[in-house]
Amino acid sequence: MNPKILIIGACGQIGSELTYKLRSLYGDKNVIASDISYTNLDIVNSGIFEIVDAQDYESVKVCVEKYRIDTVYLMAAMLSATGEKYPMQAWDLNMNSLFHVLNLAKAKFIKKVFWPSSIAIFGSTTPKDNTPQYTIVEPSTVYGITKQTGERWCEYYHKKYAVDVRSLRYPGIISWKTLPGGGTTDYAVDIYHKAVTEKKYECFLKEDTELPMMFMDDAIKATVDIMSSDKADIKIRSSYNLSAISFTPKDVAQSIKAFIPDFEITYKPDSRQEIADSWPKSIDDSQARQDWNWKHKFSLEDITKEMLMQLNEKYKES
Ligand code: VAH
Repeated sequence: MNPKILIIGACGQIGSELTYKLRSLYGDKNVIASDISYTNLDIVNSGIFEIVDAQDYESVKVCVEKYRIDTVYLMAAMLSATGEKYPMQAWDLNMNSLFHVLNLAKAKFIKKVFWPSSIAIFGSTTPKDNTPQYTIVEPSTVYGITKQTGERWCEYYHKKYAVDVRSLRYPGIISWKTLPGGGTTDYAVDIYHKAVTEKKYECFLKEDTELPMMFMDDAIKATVDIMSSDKADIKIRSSYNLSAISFTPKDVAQSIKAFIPDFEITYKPDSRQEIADSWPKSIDDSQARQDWNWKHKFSLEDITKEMLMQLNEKYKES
């Protein structure tokens, strides 16, 4: 029996690609895409779409009841850089939306929840190399604080009310279908767009800023894998460390130059450098690999090849 899925934040970077993937797996009729506005017309026009305000409990509940939803992917959030500009709006959006979905699950309106956490929960006191699943967690961004707090609530609702909520600490995610959206790791998306359109890029992080990163296809696979695993295999109900590769802006520039020899990068660090410096360089995700057989596929070279090929096509058509 296919699940009846509601994706909240379906117009965003991960939400949009999750929508396409879940429709291909479970059928268009079983996947309802929703967002606060019509910001991604490809998503709005490619299947069932509803306007849902993730901060309004009734708005979510009406959609859940209308389509007899049993599974919710809550992908709406304000990311790290934007969250520093609008701290209280970031807290409200990221936390109110989570409470509404967890409370719908507690009240048995829905059976299963996916909620994304992030390596942003770690701070400058966290061991930076091969950061373990259990370690010091002192985030210094509003976004990281919301993700740390959200993890505590997910684990509480699971233990106290048997809510089947599952979560992944996403690293920086690279994709070509949507433009960068207010994240610190989004330099690793923007650089490819600028490489294709201008053959040059001014990076807002220092050249040696190493961060955990992942191609979108790997992130979507991990999300589908954890949600389709048996309950008994999900041993961590806060959020799983998730990892693929780590690289610096210099590494990306060099991988691009293999395809575009005259590509040039310059560096002009801004306020996002302080955010990036507070995050780990690499992540130990052995628990996810052990509990539900996670493994990544895309290397930096694979990512660069795919990104440049797809963006060349995209900009040729536009
Ligand atoms: C951000 N892309 O940069 C997000 C991500 C690990 C970072 O959560 O805010």
